[in-house]
Amino acid sequence: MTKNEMADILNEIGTLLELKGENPFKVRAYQAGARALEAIEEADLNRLIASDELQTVKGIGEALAQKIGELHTTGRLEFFEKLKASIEPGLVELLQIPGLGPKKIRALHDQLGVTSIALLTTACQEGRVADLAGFGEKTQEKLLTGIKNREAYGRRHLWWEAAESAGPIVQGLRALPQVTRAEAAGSLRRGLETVGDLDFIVAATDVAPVVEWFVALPGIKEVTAKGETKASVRFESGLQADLRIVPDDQFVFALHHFTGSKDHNVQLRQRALARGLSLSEWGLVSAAGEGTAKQKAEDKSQRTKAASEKDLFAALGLHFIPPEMREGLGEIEAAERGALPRLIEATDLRGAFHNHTTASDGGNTLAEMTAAADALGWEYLGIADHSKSSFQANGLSEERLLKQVADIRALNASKRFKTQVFAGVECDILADGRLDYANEILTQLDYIVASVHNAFAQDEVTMTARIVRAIEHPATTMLGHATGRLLLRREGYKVDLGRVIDAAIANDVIIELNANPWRLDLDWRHWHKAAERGLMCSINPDAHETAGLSHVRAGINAARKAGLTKEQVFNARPLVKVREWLEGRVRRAAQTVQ
Ligand code: DGT
Ligand code: CA
Ligand code: CA
Ligand code: ZN
Repeated sequence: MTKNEMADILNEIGTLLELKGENPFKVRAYQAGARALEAIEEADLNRLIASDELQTVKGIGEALAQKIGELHTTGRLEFFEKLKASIEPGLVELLQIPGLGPKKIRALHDQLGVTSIALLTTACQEGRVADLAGFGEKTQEKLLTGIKNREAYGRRHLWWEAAESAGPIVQGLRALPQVTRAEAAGSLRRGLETVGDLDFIVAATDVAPVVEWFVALPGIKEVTAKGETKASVRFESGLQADLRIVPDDQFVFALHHFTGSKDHNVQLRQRALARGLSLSEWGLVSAAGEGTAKQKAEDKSQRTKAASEKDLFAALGLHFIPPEMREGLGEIEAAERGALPRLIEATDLRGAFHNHTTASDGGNTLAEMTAAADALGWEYLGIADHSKSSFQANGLSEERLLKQVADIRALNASKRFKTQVFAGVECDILADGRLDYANEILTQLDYIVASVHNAFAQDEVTMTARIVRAIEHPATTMLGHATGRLLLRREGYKVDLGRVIDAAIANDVIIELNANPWRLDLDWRHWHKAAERGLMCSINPDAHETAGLSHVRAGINAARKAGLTKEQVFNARPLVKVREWLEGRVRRAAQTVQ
């Protein structure tokens, strides 16, 4: 078990104890222990545990050291399991409602007998929540909205989580002796930020064993349909999956059809018809004469041959359209003109900006984050911890920030890693658009990501002016998560993105494509036009631990959906170019500010 997984468990224990109404000192001891654990280097932790010295670390007492030891050696903690079992699951579920923490849930439970989301809904509808001390009408309304959103969004899933479920299934299908080809299709293959269900397309010589294997997958809650060549299941996670099995020579047509999108399919079918052809999941056949498309496609002599999707598009006079672009948003016309962009690929990235460490709210130290970037082969890593106003995220005072800058300079000078580290900050955009530090601090950094973290409720005019003012600040290098949305959870704040993009272009400020799978903000739908007008994109993982660096993959999906090329993405540039550009910006800022 990694130290971050152990820290998560300590935090969860803190939350559960609070939910039970335990002594606040006990609760805080677990939270402090989690933070202390995160700040230790993994190697040091192993040594401390081996030599029985963990309790000498500040923030970790005797009892906590013993629990961490148990987790470390057995991967389990009896105390934690008993604690979980002692709490009603409905109470834990209430933590998912925005605005509800352990204290409020405790109050709802003790005073109104609320033990589930359903009971909370009734209590809100009857106005009983508003009457509680510390709640009020506004809170009650907010809770109802949160519950409603959760239901409405509950049916879709993050791309990242869907991809994690789909990966092993595709591998498993390919490993079956009856299977010649297998792919995940649908919105997952198109790299859409959220996925309704999984769609697997399989070519096989014998269908029955494949269906049987599929309906017996681990984690299935219910088999919702089972036929000769198809099946549908629902997993315990709520995710559903469709399987379709076809003969090998129909595979390409089925794969294309079930990749979609529906709009893309409709447009492509119209194009086929205009050429006297009929396109379907069965094949591409002549539209003239007797019989259904399916019947004709089953007659090999009538069907257009396609060994790959490239052949299918070519048969319709088109260049290959990458799955990410198949949204029916003009990609077919572009493919006809040979005007499809050469999309950025994951391997084009040379590094990434906007990453957190234990200095603010991250789970890994500067050295650990750099080691992870080094292992990915990245030429550079940009650190950007939170600024002082983000006290909820342990934002850095001037003194701590400058200490971190010195640490980064020393780490680079030590040549311990190949990866060069850029010293930055994720600087709060204050409610009036000022930045969170004075200029003489900001100009000591290599770059600044300016982000909104509070006063989300401002009206559109105020918010737009606020962000534009931050963009116009000479020290600002990038704008972080432009709308603050959290997919499936929270809408972005109201802001005139057209004006924000104009300001970024005019001031040579990069806008990030925040690659955290919950954010993917600025949304891909805005990027194509903006990048054509000269807006530079940076695919920023916003990693809060080493594993988060891999989230750039989700950002690549979004960038590809937007039709971005590597020339339009800042962190696809080599180290020398990036350094040159950033240094130019710092010089300019220093001059303007003086
Ligand atoms: P999702 O699952 O909601 O995230 O989105 P998709 O795109 O994966 O949609 P899904 O699973 O309902 O169907 C997979 C693909 O199958 C879809 O993208 C296009 C194709 N398809 C499904 N229904 C229709 C339809 O009624 N007409 C056409 N032309 N294509 C369809
Ligand atoms: Ca789907
Ligand atoms: Ca489906
Ligand atoms: Zn942020």
